[in-house]
Amino acid sequence: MRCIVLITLLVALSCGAVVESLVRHYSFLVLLKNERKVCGRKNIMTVNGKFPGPTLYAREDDTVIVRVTNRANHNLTIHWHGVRQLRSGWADGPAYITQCPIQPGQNYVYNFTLHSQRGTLLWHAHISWIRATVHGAIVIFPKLGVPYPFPHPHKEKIIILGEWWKADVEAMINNSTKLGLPPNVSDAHTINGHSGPVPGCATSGSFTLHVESGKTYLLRIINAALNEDFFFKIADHHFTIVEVDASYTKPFKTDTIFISPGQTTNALLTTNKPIGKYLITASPFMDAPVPINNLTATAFLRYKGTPINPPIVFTQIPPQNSTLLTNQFIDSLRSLNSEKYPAKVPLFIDHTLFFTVGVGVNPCETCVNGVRIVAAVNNVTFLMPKISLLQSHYYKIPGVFTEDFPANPTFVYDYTGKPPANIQTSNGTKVYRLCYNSTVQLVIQDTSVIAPESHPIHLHGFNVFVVGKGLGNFDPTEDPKVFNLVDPVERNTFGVPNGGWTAIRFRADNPGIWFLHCHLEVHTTWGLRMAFLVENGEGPNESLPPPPSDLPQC
Ligand SMILES: *[C@@H]1O[C@H](CO)[C@@H](O)[C@H](O)[C@H]1NC(C)=O
Ligand SMILES: *[C@@H]1O[C@H](CO)[C@@H](O)[C@H](O)[C@H]1NC(C)=O
Ligand SMILES: *[C@@H]1O[C@H](CO)[C@@H](O)[C@H](O)[C@H]1NC(C)=O
Ligand SMILES: *[C@@H]1O[C@H](CO)[C@@H](O)[C@H](O)[C@H]1NC(C)=O
Ligand SMILES: *[C@@H]1O[C@H](CO)[C@@H](O)[C@H](O)[C@H]1NC(C)=O
Ligand SMILES: *[C@@H]1O[C@H](CO)[C@@H](O)[C@H](O)[C@H]1NC(C)=O
Ligand SMILES: *[C@@H]1O[C@H](CO)[C@@H](O)[C@H](O)[C@H]1NC(C)=O
Ligand SMILES: *[C@@H]1O[C@H](CO)[C@@H](O)[C@H](O)[C@H]1NC(C)=O
Ligand SMILES: *[C@@H]1O[C@H](CO)[C@@H](O)[C@H](O)[C@H]1NC(C)=O
Ligand SMILES: *[C@@H]1O[C@H](CO)[C@@H](O)[C@H](O)[C@H]1NC(C)=O
Ligand SMILES: *[C@@H]1O[C@H](CO)[C@@H](O)[C@H](O)[C@H]1NC(C)=O
Ligand SMILES: [Cu+2]
Repeated sequence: MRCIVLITLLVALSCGAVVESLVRHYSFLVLLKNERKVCGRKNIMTVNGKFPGPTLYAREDDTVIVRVTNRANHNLTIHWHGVRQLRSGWADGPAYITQCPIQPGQNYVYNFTLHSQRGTLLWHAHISWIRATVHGAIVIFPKLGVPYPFPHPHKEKIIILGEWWKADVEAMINNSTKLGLPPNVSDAHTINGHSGPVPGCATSGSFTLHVESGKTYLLRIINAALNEDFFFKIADHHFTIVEVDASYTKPFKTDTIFISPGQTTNALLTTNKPIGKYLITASPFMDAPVPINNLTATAFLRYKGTPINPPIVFTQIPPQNSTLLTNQFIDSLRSLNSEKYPAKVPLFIDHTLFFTVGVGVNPCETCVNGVRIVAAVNNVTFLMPKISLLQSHYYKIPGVFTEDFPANPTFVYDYTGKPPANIQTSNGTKVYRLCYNSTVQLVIQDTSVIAPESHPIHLHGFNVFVVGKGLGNFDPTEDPKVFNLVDPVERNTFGVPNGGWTAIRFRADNPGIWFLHCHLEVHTTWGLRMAFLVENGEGPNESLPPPPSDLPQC
């Protein structure tokens, strides 16, 4: 039997049986806050006045109810990044995809249940660039009494990596869009809201991770940055990776964690080094000729008993362009694939899809150079609709989207060779329709238009198995022969390598409209995004329920 406990009321109702799952209530008040941890800008948008925002704690099978009240001056939505949202698409959150924005002064209650997931995820605003300051951790514990499939840690610590602009981020991205110019890169990187020293910037210092000697800690690491992949290191210490994107992995040891925007990594840290103060670094990765903020965020690991003003143990920051290190990390990731946590990789495929991703340049009369940089999937720059796709799908409102998103590029060329002379893109609000419970293999191919570049691609509503990746153009006859269909890593945000491709598989068992996009906010803004429409199956258990009564209207 199910017993419902409202933790906000601190009522522990005993049903006379084991408490199976809870309903956990949270209240998110979105407001402007004077925040001085990092330099420049004073008023930032926050949740409950916190930066980073509050952590959502829950257990597998719990229902989470978050009442979001918008007391800020901007339209807003919140996305529960990586939460499967099985038949709860109305709670997913991407603006104009599954809902209209919560306008200033309005509220919306997000209501979802955590099915078959445990580990770390994140929540963040999903409209414009507001997630720069509106984000936080989601911690999903295993069901009551179920242990972790790794040694139980002494303590758990959340580490959120972020990105900070001195200027108002919304004003900056408005300007950039109007002028057709790339947005300014950020001014600092942050670890739990603190940047460490930044040239020309008076900051409030560094985050310190306090530990005791001879213990094992579980670090829940989240990349909440908008546009930056990070290398994460702690001087002289190793990590054992045990989970990514709320899916357990085969444990492996590394001294450098590679993490892209939207990804999460759980790592065990054993404090077996001499008592002291050790540097922690989050340094950016970029292997393409693309401007980034090249500053390293710093923090400290401090053992209990460390004397005042100790010498700091430093670490070597990986070269910014070290593709080799990113591959070493990514290639070590494997699903745990145990009896209890099997990797259910689809072996028979119903939909075989091939999408190119990259940038392009379109004419723009009002832009400074007469052109605008755009980005596209299969040469379609996705245009945001004025009414959410899920509402228009559910209520059958015509004229909002079309269903002609191409399964393959319409023009075949050497994607990673010399770019075509014409680098313009087409545009539209196009979705790709999938039958309920059908299986999908999707290969995403980077292109060399302007310059090849890596992309962290995020799929809403599903976990995907990353069955293969390679350099150059995907070969549909040879490459699938070496796909890993046994224990590929299972995640919601996966990298497509610079000048290469990545193959994923998933089962379309979740009816609704599901966004697929680059998690580099700059690329999403330029149009590197599309959506899947997954049909209902049979009966209410396989169908999208009606929307909640408080769903915001456009
Ligand atoms: C959450 O959704 C469930 C159905 O999925 C419903 O029974 C429940 O009343 C909802 N709770 C709130 C607070 O909206
Ligand atoms: C950005 O542009 C939007 C729409 O053009 C406008 O509503 C908003 O106020 C602008 N924001 C800032 C900070 O300039
Ligand atoms: C946006 O553009 C205006 C006018 O060009 C300028 O005054 C302002 O400083 C710019 N803001 C940012 C954040 O770039
Ligand atoms: C970038 O920053 C500079 C100065 O900090 C500002 O003048 C410019 O308007 C900004 N560009 C955009 C696109 O916001
Ligand atoms: C970092 O970027 C700045 C400004 O773009 C540049 O002047 C500097 O040389 C770069 N530093 C490194 C170490 O690449
Ligand atoms: C990385 O950058 C360094 C310094 O800028 C350069 O010497 C080196 O060739 C680059 N390595 C790769 C693999 O591109
Ligand atoms: C993309 O679409 C544009 C506009 O229709 C077209 O001119 C261009 O040739 C297409 N490019 C590719 C690579 O398909
Ligand atoms: C979409 O494509 C049309 C036709 O090429 C073009 O006129 C229009 O400017 C494009 N819209 C955007 C927002 O890129
Ligand atoms: C989905 O398909 C698989 C494989 O054919 C089947 O085992 C499973 O029961 C189906 N699930 C639903 C909900 O129909
Ligand atoms: C729907 O799911 C519930 C709970 O999993 C189950 O009890 C019920 O029999 C299912 N109904 C149908 C029509 O399959
Ligand atoms: C806020 O959202 C509403 C509903 O979609 C829209 O009409 C309005 O223009 C948006 N406001 C701004 C400032 O973008
Ligand atoms: Cu991208």
